[in-house]
Amino acid sequence: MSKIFNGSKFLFIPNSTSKLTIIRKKLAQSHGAVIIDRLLPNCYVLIDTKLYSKDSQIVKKIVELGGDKPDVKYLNQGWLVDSTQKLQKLDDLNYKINVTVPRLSSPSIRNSSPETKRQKYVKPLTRSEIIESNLNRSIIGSSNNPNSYTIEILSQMAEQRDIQGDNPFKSRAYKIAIDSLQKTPKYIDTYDKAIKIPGIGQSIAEKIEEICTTSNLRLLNQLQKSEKNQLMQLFKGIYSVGNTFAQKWIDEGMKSLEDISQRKDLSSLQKLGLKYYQEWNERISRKEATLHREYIMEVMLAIDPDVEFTIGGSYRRGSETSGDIDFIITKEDTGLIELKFIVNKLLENLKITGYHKCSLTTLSNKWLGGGALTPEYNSKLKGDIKTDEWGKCRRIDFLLVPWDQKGASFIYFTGNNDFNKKIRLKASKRGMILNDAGLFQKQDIKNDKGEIVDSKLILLESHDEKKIFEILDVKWREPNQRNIGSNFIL
Ligand code: DCP
Ligand code: MG
Repeated sequence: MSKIFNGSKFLFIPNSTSKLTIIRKKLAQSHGAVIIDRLLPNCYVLIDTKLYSKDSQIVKKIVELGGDKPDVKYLNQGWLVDSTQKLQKLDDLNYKINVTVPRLSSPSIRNSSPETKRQKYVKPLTRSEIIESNLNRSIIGSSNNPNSYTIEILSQMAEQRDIQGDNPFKSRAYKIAIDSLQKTPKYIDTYDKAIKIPGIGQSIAEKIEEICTTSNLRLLNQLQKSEKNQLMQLFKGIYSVGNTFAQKWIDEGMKSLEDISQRKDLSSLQKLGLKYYQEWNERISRKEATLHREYIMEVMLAIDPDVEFTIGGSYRRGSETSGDIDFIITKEDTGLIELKFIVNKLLENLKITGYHKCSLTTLSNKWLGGGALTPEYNSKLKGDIKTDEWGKCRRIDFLLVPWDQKGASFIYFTGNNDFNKKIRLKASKRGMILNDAGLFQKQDIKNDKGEIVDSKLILLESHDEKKIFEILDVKWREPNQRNIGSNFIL
């Protein structure tokens, strides 16, 4: 498991010994968090908003636990659960709880003068003062499904069943059980409760009890540690390699990347995936991604200064690191054909500057490949920019977007995947279709007898991102508020 919370300090509210709190603490620890019992500077306070739904309760508890400290984040526990599901420390904006808490200093400051003591000691507030001081708490969004931890473990089991490839029905059974649990508002922690839920059979009900009583699942641990799983993960790290190839190679006795590199039957994409294995499996810092944009825009200036380059994906959502750099390329009043012409020219010039390292896929509306900031260009262009990342090949996407489809494409290429799924679902519930080309109304075509014989799509909006939200009756969310988990309700 990756250590996404590496060293972060977590304080739980309630800080009780309830099963759920223990499970969540263990979950946090297993991802590298340090559990604390008093508020400390720079810590995360993770609040169960089901139990602590009132501002006054939260503020009282925080005061009891030492009062506010500098740089403390107050978050709904959904953030922990969703982050562990995604194996990524999610942006916390959607989970923030805005509480105003009085900052108390310790009354017993040794070796300090009486004046200093007086200055630093703040009288603890009375209950009514606490309630009064508590302003404007708002939960922007949360996804506090009581069974999230169980769901996460069962999802990992489903994945393991797919990987082991022994019996497709086993993986399906987990997926059905997960679906049922997602619809269950109650915390299911025993065999008896679980077996009553349609879609959950005996074996999975037993596992649910094991997860809830031990916060662990022995079978999952065994499967994850298995050599087969380790090799599957290793091979799937090669660009373009999925379960099928990884499985085939394992069946043929491959044990390492070295073994794979000896094969004579590798596709050109697999060869590139091996060549850049390390660089393409590293996250790219925000600073480096920004430099890539500046670099490309500089090269673009000589071709067409009016082309817009926006980095979409996780970068647009404000993430500190990204898996690849998704450039959304568009230009006022310009269609795909002209954009394609411009981007081809850009690629030629990027080859000349040494940035272009390889092409993976070229289609009419996209180019996927590898690009690196060249050290020579650094000295010529900016000279003084210090980064260790000059010269590393990164996964770059150029996504060509006709001006009239800008809004729909921005929604699509900003994500995250769960946000896209939820907003598309919202559209389909209204008889509409949302894709990267636009938001469309589905309209039935009927014959003389009133029977539906066909249907057509009427474009409602495609250029304006905000208007698409408006038509769908979805409150506007800035990109950094779109880092949601699968349990989030839009
Ligand atoms: N996207 C999607 N469905 C997919 C793949 C992508 O909706 N199956 C959209 C949402 C993504 C965006 O495209 O946010 C970019 O895809 P990436 O795979 O690059 O994902 P991110 O940029 O979000 O994450 P990363 O930092 O790993 O690149
Ligand atoms: Mg991306």
